[in-house]
Amino acid sequence: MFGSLVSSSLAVACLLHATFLAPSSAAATAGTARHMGAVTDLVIFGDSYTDSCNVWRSQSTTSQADREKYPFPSCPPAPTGRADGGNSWPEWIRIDQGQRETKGAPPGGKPFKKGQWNVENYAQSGATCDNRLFNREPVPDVLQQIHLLKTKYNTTSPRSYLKSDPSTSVAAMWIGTNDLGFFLKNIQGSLEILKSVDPDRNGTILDEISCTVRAFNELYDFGYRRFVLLEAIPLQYTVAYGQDKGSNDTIEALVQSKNALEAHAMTKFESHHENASVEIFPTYHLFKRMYLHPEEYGFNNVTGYCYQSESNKCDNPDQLLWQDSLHPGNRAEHILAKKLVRFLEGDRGLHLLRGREGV
Ligand SMILES: *[C@@H]1O[C@H](CO)[C@@H](O)[C@H](O)[C@H]1NC(C)=O
Ligand SMILES: *[C@@H]1O[C@H](CO)[C@@H](O)[C@H](O)[C@H]1NC(C)=O
Ligand SMILES: *[C@@H]1O[C@H](CO)[C@@H](O)[C@H](O)[C@H]1NC(C)=O
Ligand SMILES: *[C@@H]1O[C@H](CO)[C@@H](O)[C@H](O)[C@H]1NC(C)=O
Ligand SMILES: CC(=O)N[C@H]1CO[C@H](CO)[C@@H](O)[C@@H]1O
Repeated sequence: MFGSLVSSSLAVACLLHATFLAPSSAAATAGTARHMGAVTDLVIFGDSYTDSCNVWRSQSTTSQADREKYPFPSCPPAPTGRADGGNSWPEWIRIDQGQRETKGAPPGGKPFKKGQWNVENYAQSGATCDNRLFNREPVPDVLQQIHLLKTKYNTTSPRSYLKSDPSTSVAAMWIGTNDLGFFLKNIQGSLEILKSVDPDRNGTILDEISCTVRAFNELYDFGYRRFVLLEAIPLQYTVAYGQDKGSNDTIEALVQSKNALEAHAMTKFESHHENASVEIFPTYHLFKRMYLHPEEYGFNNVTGYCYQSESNKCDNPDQLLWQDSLHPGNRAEHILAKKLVRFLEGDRGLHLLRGREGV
């Protein structure tokens, strides 16, 4: 399955020392939003944590004509094409706003009432930030996803500028879960990750960060001014990354390193781009809290996962944090959707992270 690209036994020879890693930014959960104000448009890039059916569509057996049509025919009913066992979080945003999947709508639906957001989801299951670092072709990486946005999924020549109002349009990105797995596989526990590029090694955390910055540069040039970056989650709590006792600290360090360096890079990005605002959604803290306080979110199982195979699934998916060895389950995604909306409306801090949002 796309997204489950990480071998379940990750052998890592030696542990990273945590000392050179800044702790995941507390600033992400504190402070107040700088750019509140209404949102009308949300465009989203990412991987299987976010994809609704983009990769499914490009791999499914529907006709070529259908596949090339944009706006698309609707996604198949969940869970087909989603990795969480139900609707993906961008769809939950739309559903919670009373929108319906309409034929001909872009992935995510089409608003029909004031206050509903135009949500366009370009995330692709299995994606990495940059196929030149970690090649997942033909799955479009984030920069290719941006190209798909500009070209209406390759059906027009690239638009040069955003059509919607930049002050109410938000670009969101959640990428890195697959990339981090490749780091583990490639690096085998060496401390090389923070050194400069080694051409033989296809990618470092710093390359990864410069890829996300490049993506934001591209979106900025296109006209976006409001950005949301979702942190990598604590992958050490997933079975895929966490079960190898020798490697759990390493993935934890990699995740924290990515989040901290990226937060730093985004501050720099903001200061170099007039009117740009990058908000970092504290996905790390949210999932850590779900793991450590499952009862608060209505979970009773955060160590196992629901989906073993098509014929072997749990009976109570809503009580499990994880859908499979790598992917959050549907309720976790729904809670994330609710909190991200509150975040974009200006909520911050523990107050935001706490609680199941009535889900
Ligand atoms: C879009 O077009 C590019 C070439 O411009 C091609 O490489 C890519 O595979 C196409 N992607 C999709 C999803 O059709
Ligand atoms: C990592 O593994 C060690 C040793 O098995 C364990 O004590 C620790 O709780 C694990 N950490 C996490 C975050 O799972
Ligand atoms: C920044 O915002 C101001 C005020 O809205 C506007 O006049 C200016 O053109 C903007 N500049 C850029 C580069 O977005
Ligand atoms: C969690 O759920 C999985 C899948 O149903 C199950 O195998 C496991 O025993 C459960 N763990 C706990 C602690 O209940
Ligand atoms: C594109 C690129 O640089 N690929 C390299 C990735 O790393 C492998 C193994 O070191 C090389 O063989 C590739 O050429």
